[in-house]
Amino acid sequence: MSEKSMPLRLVITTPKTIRNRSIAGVYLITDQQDDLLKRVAQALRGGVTVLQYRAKDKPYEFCLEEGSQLKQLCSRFGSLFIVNDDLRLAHALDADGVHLGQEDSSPQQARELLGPDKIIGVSTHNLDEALKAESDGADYLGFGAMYPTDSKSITHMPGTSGLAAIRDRVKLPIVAIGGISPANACRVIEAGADAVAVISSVLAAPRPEVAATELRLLFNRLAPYP
Ligand code: 3NM
Repeated sequence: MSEKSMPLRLVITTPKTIRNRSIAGVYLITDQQDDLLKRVAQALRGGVTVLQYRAKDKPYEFCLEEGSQLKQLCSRFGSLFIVNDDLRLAHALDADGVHLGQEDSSPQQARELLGPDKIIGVSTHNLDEALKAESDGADYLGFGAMYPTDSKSITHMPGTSGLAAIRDRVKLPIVAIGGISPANACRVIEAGADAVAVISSVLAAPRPEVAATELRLLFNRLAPYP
């Protein structure tokens, strides 16, 4: 059969499959710096695939403005834009998704408000929480902490051995978090992380673009087929 006479083959993928695949690589979380937009833009240039807007204790109106500027930056670089915790803000900004902690709204509540196409991530620290998030309809799991960190006071540190132990028990993409830098990300990726979530090792680096690039290159080398 010539190529011309071949029937058209329709490949139907659900948005969720596409989105699940997108949660891979370098996942950057914002901090509270004055020059945040500039530093995030540099990091996006280095190859950040997902940006999470985490604005603790800032007024809602401020977050609407800052969040919308960050979202525009993400669309310029083709990166996903996720809002931390705040369902109302995620909805108002029409973010690509929301990331929920164990104390926040449930994935079901998020799904109800945001609809079927949005990405819902849940922070988890052990197998029970991971399995629960999966059965509650999360699209990806945060899992940490991998290492000690100054960016958040942590109560659990499963580390890379904890990550390796849950890797084959869950189907969802796992975003490892906590104290990850280009110097130790190799071990985290080898333990099974689909993405590494970072704050300080990129945003507080002398050159965020370089730090993000170093992390991206580790994924290219160690996990080339996300
Ligand atoms: N969540 P850094 S650790 C926001 O373990 C957050 O759930 C964590 O920042 C968890 O990359 C953490 O600077 C902070 O260590 C990550």
